[in-house]
Amino acid sequence: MTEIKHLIQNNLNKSIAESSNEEIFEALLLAVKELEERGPAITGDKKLYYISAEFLIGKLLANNLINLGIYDEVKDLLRENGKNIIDIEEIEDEPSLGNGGLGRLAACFLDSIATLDLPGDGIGLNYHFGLFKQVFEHNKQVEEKNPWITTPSWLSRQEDSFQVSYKDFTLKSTLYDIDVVGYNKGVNKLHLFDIDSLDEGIVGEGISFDKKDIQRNLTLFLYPDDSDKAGELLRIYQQYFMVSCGAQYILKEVKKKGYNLHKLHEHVVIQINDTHPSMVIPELIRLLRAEGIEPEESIQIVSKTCAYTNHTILAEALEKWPLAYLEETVPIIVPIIKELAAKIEEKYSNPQVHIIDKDNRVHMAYMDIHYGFSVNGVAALHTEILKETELKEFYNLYPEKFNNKTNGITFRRWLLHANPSLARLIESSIGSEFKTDANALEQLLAYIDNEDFLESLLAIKQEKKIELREYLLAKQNIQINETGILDIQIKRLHEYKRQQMNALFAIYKYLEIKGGKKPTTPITMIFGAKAAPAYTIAKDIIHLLLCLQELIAADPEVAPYFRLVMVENYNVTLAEKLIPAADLSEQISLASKEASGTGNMKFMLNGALTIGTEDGANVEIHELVGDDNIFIFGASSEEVIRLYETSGYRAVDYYIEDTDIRTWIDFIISPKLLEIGDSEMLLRLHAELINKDWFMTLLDLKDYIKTKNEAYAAYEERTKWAKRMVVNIAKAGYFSADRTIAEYNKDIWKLN
Ligand code: 26V
Repeated sequence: MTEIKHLIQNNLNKSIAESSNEEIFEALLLAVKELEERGPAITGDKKLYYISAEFLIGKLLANNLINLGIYDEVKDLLRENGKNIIDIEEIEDEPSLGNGGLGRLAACFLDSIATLDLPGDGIGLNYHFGLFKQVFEHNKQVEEKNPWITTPSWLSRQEDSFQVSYKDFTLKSTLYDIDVVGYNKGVNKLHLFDIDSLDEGIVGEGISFDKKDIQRNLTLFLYPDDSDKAGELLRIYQQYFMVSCGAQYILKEVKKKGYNLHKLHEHVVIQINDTHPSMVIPELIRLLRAEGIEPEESIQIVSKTCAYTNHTILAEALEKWPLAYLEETVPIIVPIIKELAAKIEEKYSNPQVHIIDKDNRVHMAYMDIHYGFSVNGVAALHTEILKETELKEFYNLYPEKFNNKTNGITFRRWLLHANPSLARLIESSIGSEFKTDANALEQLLAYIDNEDFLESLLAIKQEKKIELREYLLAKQNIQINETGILDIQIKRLHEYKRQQMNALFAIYKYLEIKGGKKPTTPITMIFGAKAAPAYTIAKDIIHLLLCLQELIAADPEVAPYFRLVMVENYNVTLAEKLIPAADLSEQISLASKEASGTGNMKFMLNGALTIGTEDGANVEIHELVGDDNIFIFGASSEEVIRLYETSGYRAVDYYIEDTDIRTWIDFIISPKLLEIGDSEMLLRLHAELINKDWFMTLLDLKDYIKTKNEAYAAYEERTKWAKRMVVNIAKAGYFSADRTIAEYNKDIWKLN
């Protein structure tokens, strides 16, 4: 009997064939945990700590089986006993410990760090109900809690416990670890801090709870509604808890290993993932001083230990905490923040680089830049915009700190697991090298004229569409058409991502079909997106999409040719089903606003073609695949930045001057839609698009429609399209997170 079979059997009190899927899942989980416990812990003289408020890890069973190298063995074992591994995978609940790209990136990074055998742990929080579970009622988003912690679980409770002091009380932490196993079986940890005093019972209707009851609510949810002061204070309480526990844990490990605290930076590097963990800087300084290190030296040590990643240029997402809020919650680090700010003011007269502004708000990113040794953006264009526009004054001060690290994704989850048929086709063509060296995918270019290969590629796409159709029907009672083009936009709902522009395309297409122009190939548009609970316009856009879904499905003149569907509760699991089935990948953000995007890379790897603006990593995808293998449209980032500088964009001018645009926008408040939808929401969205439209939907709308029609037409030439798919897959190797992490290590972390 093989090891895994033995372990599974040990955790079952009957045979596999007699056990339920739930029992098998639990036995497998315990078996995998045991193998990981035995696996080699990754060690080294210097260790990375990746601190992040979000780790959107997705389901872990299949991922861990793949990385341990036993997925196929387990699949076969289950099949021999009349069980299907896919059904067992379905049992697992997905934790929603992240919003979107930033959290998923952190999870991909942990996978690659372990795979490259680098000692590096994640540090975060154990939110019991995650972000939220999205349900649709009356064509509107409703938020519910998303419990995911079951028994048994991937979490293992640890002995470590720390005290965290706030103004009026002290909290005691508990720590839960999740093993992170790399593709070569080495094991790192994800440390998720929590409190024993948490009370899940205080959650009422939906996701409501007393935001002021910190000792009972601290780790209930990720980013609870921060639209009011209580919500913002709760975020500060959470962030300080995360960094204080993290910093105490790091120092405990360092001391245990016998390292000299004066040389902390030789043994520790802390990557600050966006500004949510920025308070680790003053906290670590405080702790080093408590260990007897001189004030100035403690600042120097921390500055050599911490590195900062910026993930957005959106002003509203760059954290600036009022000093008064910090005094009210975490007064223990306020004197240090003031001291750090004063040193900068002494050195530089330019108020644009001061940490505390004239309104007494603390710019967390500025503290990171002054007191960290590295600042990186997440795609080439994004880093250039940071250097030349958003953080220009800082780049002038510290050009040597700035560097780019274009994001990446783990191919274990996004190819090997999500699309095993494609992985098999690739392996049978170019061998298995691509599994450990993603650049080997380029060898696929040799197959671009191979008819058998092209046919197999199209057949796999078709197989994935059928699987998706069956899944959506079974799970969400959604009907899609597996013939024709599958056009997918899945990402957080935000105006800058411009789902509203795609909705206007749907309106245009609906009216065109109503006017008698039927598409030769059926079109299916799929959306998936959660909106922040307090983001009104985002919720209005979801409402519009759901109303359009209902309208189109009910129209017999249109439905046979055109469908629009919105999947409920879009998450990692759904992404793994949707992306392999996609033909067209929607990456249509207003140029300059999407720092990188990572969904774009996942689609490309799975043979979808991108329709997109020259934004984020789309720019690099475009460079790699060339003009013929991507559909680019819209204003450039330079044009957009100039329009903001000159206030040169006026949505209302487009509305008045262009009768097509006016027709499509007015359709939002047409009798047909008002009959289905909520007039307050539709009227508000209509007015927003005409009077404000901060993210310039109408600027690119016509070019978008033209380009998408070209893409749809190109889809009809199946062989030519298949060749484009080959180029996209072959060139995706650059976007392996293994490449990204190797660069972080070479330029920033310098581990072994
Ligand atoms: C945060 C917030 C919070 C307050 C309300 C509005 C708002 C809007 C955006 C954000 C984004 C936070 C940072 C973030 O998630 N950035 C994403 O990071 C990904 C990984 O680097 C990157 O691929 C995405 O382009 C970027 O948006």
